[in-house]
Amino acid sequence: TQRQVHLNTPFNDQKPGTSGLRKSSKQFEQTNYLESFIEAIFQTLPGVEGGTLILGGDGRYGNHRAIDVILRMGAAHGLSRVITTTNGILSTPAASHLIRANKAIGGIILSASHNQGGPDGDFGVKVNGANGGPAAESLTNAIYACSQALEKYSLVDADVIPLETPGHHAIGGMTVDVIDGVEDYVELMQKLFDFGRIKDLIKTDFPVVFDAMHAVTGPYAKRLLEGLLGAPTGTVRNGVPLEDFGGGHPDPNLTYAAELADLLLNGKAYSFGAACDGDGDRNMILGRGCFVNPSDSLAILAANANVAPAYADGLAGVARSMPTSAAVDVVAKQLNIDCFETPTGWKFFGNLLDAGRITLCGEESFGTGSNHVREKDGLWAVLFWLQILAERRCSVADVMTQHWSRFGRHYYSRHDYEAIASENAHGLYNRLESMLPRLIGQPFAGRQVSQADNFSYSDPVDGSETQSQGLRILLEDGSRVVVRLSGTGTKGATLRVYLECYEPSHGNLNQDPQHALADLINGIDALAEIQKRTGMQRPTVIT
Ligand code: VG1
Ligand code: CO
Repeated sequence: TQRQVHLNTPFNDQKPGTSGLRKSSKQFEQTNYLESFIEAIFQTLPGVEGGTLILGGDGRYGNHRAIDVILRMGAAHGLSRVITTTNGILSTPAASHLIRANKAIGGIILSASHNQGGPDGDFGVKVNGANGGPAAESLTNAIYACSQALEKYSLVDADVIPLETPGHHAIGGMTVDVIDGVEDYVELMQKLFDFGRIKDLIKTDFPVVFDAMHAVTGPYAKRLLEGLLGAPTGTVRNGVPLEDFGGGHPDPNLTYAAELADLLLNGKAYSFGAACDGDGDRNMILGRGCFVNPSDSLAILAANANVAPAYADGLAGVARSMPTSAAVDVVAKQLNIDCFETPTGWKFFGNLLDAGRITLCGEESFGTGSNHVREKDGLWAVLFWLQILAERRCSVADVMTQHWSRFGRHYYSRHDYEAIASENAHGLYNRLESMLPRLIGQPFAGRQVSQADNFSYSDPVDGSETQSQGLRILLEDGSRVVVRLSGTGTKGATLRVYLECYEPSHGNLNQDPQHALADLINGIDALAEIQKRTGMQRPTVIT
């Protein structure tokens, strides 16, 4: 039976950020809170009546309840079919693939990505469109507007659909297919890469280790690495998805994947290590004694793309988010292909991918991907790296050094100041923004400022404009500092400071990035009064 529930007052805080609506689990547990946002999605997303929807999540606390609510609301809104997965486990890139493969109207992915999970952690709802990618700003703005004016939502009463095993069910006239969420994705990977060659590499003296961080990639990585690629059992660590990610922070970087980092940076047992985040779209790549900066990773994938069967014919173009280093720009120039600079967030790559203007794209925040789906893809990047190593038969460190000695090195680092009081963060940001026009032509960190602005983007495909995407201070020698406020945090504000300088191929390529960037780090602290205004002596996370 279908019924409607009236809301006393609409929620006014359901504005999606960089990647979906992210709030604490507690906020999502408020009466009608989740339902309100889902209603706004179903009223706004095109094609709901009679359409197919993909549904799943990273397995965090709240996943099962949300799937039940969305199924019953989807039936009330006339969806003809929902495809969900066993135990609701579905990585973000796998969801993107299922949307495309099933010609669905879109998908709902339940994840707060790398944010902590559990009753005291965060929950999130991401909406993807028919192309498999994150909803464009126009759609998320419309969803937000709808949520603010909502008076009621509709759902049907129905028994909970069992998700333990694959099966075929129905709620009223709506079909619910529970499928294995790993299979289709694994098949896609087999089409993109030469598994035989990677298998040969792993068979030789090239031990690999993968940390799933108790999040969604465990089952995927086990099937790929320990199954098809023949790596020994135990290669995948923390491979069972847990509702609270074992209490950890499923963010693949040197701070939160410290155990893995230690294995590779200080131990000798492994030649290659990797980790993914909560929902499987981010990746960190490590070699013996070496960490691959994500901006470099994108450049290296672009420069070596032809070793993978899927990209053997070359790349249409590449793109990176604005704060990502220009390492890939240099490769694009050499390959004589286009290189686009987009705002932060994967949704901005969608049009370029759909229009066939780019093949690879990435972000400094451990995100890399290609036109195979419309999300960044952690395990795809891991397989791509293994493909390159299988072809080149050298260490990760050698791949890096050879890359730099050919293209030069972009020293790069991001400093995050997390959970700052919101007024302090905005005060700092607004003050810096107001200073920018006067900086041009002035000295900064021993160089001269050539450009200083708030980044805006004009989409080359549909002409849409996006303003205020981060403060840039560009210096005459190509180095720069970017300052942004995060759009994914749930506690206070997070300030991100991105630092970059370029060393040509004949220069000093073996410095510690923090050292190479020291004058920029000091320069931006003095200018923006970071320590003083945040009250923090050092960043919370340095990558
Ligand atoms: C962060 C990253 C951004 C990424 C976004 C979503 O956003 O900086 O590059 O696209 O997270 O990634 P922000 O606004 O906090 O800087 V995920 O893996 O959290 O979906
Ligand atoms: Co993620």
